[in-house]
Amino acid sequence: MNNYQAEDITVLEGLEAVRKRPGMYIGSTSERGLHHLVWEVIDNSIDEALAGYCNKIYVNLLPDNIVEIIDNGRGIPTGIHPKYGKSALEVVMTVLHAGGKFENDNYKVSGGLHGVGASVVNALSEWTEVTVKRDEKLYFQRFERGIPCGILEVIGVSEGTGTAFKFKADHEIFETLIYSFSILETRFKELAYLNRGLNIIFTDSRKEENKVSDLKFDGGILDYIKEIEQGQTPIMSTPVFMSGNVDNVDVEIAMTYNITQKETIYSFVNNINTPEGGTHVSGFRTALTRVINDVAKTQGLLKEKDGKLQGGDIREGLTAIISVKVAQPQFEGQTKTKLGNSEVTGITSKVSGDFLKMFLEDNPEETRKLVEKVLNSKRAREAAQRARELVLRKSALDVGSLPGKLADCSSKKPEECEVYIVEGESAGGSAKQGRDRSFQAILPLRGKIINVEKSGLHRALENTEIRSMITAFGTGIGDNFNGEKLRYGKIIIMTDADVDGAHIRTLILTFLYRYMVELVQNGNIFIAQPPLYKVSSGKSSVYAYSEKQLKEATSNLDRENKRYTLQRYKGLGEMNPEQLWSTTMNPDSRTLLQVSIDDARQADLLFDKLMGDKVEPRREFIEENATYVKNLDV
Ligand code: 0RA
Repeated sequence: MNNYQAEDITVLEGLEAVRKRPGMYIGSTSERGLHHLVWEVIDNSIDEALAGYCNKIYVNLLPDNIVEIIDNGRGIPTGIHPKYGKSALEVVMTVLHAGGKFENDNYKVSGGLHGVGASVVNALSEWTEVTVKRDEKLYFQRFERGIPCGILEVIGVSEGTGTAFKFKADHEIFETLIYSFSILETRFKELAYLNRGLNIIFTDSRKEENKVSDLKFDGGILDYIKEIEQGQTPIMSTPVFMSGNVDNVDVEIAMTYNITQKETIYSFVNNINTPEGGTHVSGFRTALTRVINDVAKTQGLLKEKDGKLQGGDIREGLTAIISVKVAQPQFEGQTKTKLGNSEVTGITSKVSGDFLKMFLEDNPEETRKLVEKVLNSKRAREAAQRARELVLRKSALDVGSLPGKLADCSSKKPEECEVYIVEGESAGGSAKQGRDRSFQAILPLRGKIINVEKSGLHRALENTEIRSMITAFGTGIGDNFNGEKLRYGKIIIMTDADVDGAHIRTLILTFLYRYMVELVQNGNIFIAQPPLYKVSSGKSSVYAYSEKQLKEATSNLDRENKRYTLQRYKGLGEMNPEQLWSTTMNPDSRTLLQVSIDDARQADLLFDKLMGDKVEPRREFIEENATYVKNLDV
């Protein structure tokens, strides 16, 4: 066996390994994994953009679940690779972790699931076709389930350079082949923001009418921050942008302040979101605290009695986007989304510190507004602290005293216990009678709970319904949250199937998201699904949980010419305890929706928009989405 044949066997074994355990390479074979294929391909094009050779990327969603990604980069090299005795393109497409680039490239993405490359996409596709423009020639090669259908061929002449990568994901591998326009568009938009000037043209031509999203932001992350802050009232007259490159670490930061109490930092390393933060984020935070203190002092804005300004107060109302590019990123943390490279702390701190010092010295009016805001935050925090201690003491917000309305379960093992948060006293009554009291607790809420997005912590804590939830769950909230004290593994929101019910559910979710986000992240929050209709015919009856099920149930009866009656449930209160148990609460027959935050940043923005104090963004959202609403009851 000569060397080339030996390499061929290695290649086949590699492709086989990917097809046998796709999850190891792309996370899963669900919708998420399917989209991962697109991320892998576009990452290669983005790498060309980062290296300065590419400024346009077309992504086309074609009929029959085919995706095409075309860039004007250098084109995948086509020469014969000495080790493998075949074209470099074929090597890139078939050898695992050949990664694409053979030389030590600038900021290659690595860590997590990113950067597994073209060969994985190829192995998991029914077919892949690569067309390359290079050296005035047009090259082409096709693969089926990773295996070349022929060698790389010259099929014509070309002008310019670039790569076109077209693939159809393999239905033998993936649970779904349907791409989501909005998932793709959201990421492409983010990539366009993060790579200033890069033009991504995304076209969905699966249906007759094309949808096109032409994305290009000459302001980069400064444009990004303007979009995020659209609905907010700013404190600074305009967002600022700072950047620098030290020891081949590239730093870009955009920041501004608004009048809320929230700190919002989006951070990225090599275009990958780092929700857990890391050294780039802490470098920036340190610099911000240091410089604001220094400048406030030298400009005489701090009195002796004010002491030192604390980081937490300084970051209230801060919105920042931090994007760094690092040659060898080290990812740490629970979800491998925290940057670990220690050298980045000092570099980020220096780049942002130098800029901020100059900016604040040159703009005394901005500095004055900022320091005033920080001092206000400090005072508000101290006042809230006092108020909270008072409320806490008054209501004994500890686990010792459970709310009176709570009908607790007898089990004390959180993992088997669940609590139903029920809208209204009458539904609460039915739920109490219908439940299995060994493991199901019922907490009825009276009327609407307060909107914490508008009220702030202090007023929220004065709200009886909120206090009941906090004491029932046992975890405490905010900074004092302790997940280990959670008394119920499942927290189930059960509201009426009407607009009011949806509103109450949203208010509860807003509270949970803002003050107990870990419960959402850990999958403790569920939404009960009560039936919408009962279809009765003679002695038998069935429940319908959706319009679709209703149609199925009635069309069967219609076909058989049977008489039936239809009951529409407007509220939980219309069901008797047995019905509530069997349709909605019995673990053997009920359906629960688990609440998850797939994209925390999106969720955050949406909560801002829908529950915050500005009306205009909410109106826009409603106008854009009104056509999707089907079941508005009147
Ligand atoms: C290997 C080496 C070079 C570029 C690429 C791969 C490359 C890969 C992809 C995948 C999609 N688009 C791409 N564009 C380029 C460097 C080429 C050179 O040095 O000329």
